[in-house]
Amino acid sequence: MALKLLGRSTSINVRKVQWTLAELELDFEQEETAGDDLRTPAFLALNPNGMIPVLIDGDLVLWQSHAICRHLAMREGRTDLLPSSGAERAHVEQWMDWLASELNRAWSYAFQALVRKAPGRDDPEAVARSVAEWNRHMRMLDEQLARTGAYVVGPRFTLADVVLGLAGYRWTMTPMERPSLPAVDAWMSRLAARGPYRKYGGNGMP
Ligand SMILES: N[C@@H](CCC(=O)N[C@@H](CS)C(=O)NCC(=O)O)C(=O)O
Repeated sequence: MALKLLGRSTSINVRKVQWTLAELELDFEQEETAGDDLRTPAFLALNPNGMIPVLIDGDLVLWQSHAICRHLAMREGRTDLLPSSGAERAHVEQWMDWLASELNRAWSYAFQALVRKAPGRDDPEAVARSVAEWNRHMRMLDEQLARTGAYVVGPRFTLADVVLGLAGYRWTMTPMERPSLPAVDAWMSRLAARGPYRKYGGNGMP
């Protein structure tokens, strides 16, 4: 049975899953679920949070983009993208969790204000604080990439690069002051060599 992905392609979290599916060369059907579709009883039965992405893999219904990416890599036995154990696995998960819990919190206000122009996100001081926090977190990523000299966790491309690659691209696409981060720039050029990144990551959408 074909894998089914629910969610609009403008969502950064949906794009993480699309990029992972493409790295794994898996065919999938997609429904561009958005807006009021997320509040229907049928959708809420799949994801009570009323959020995208949702993946349907046979009897398995899964939400949370990072859990979906990990499931797909494990399903295909791709221990290069998600090592089965040990320090490398722990570090892939650490950086994925760091994005979900720290980096996302840092950029949220600035991105909603500067790119989405969301109502109520128009306090210049809050924007400035969010930009400063976003840049501080990106400096941390830059230092890590300078240490590895290649990808987020080490010499190999992993799921940490997928999820953080989208965040890095969003950072470059948001109209704001940014420090020069040479290791981030070099890493993003490395990512740009990958077809799945060009299709779903650095594809013109912030
Ligand atoms: N932690 C969740 C966050 C999901 C999330 O925030 N999804 C957004 C789109 S990026 C959403 O569903 N927003 C509601 C909407 O689009 O109406 C994940 O990683 O899947």
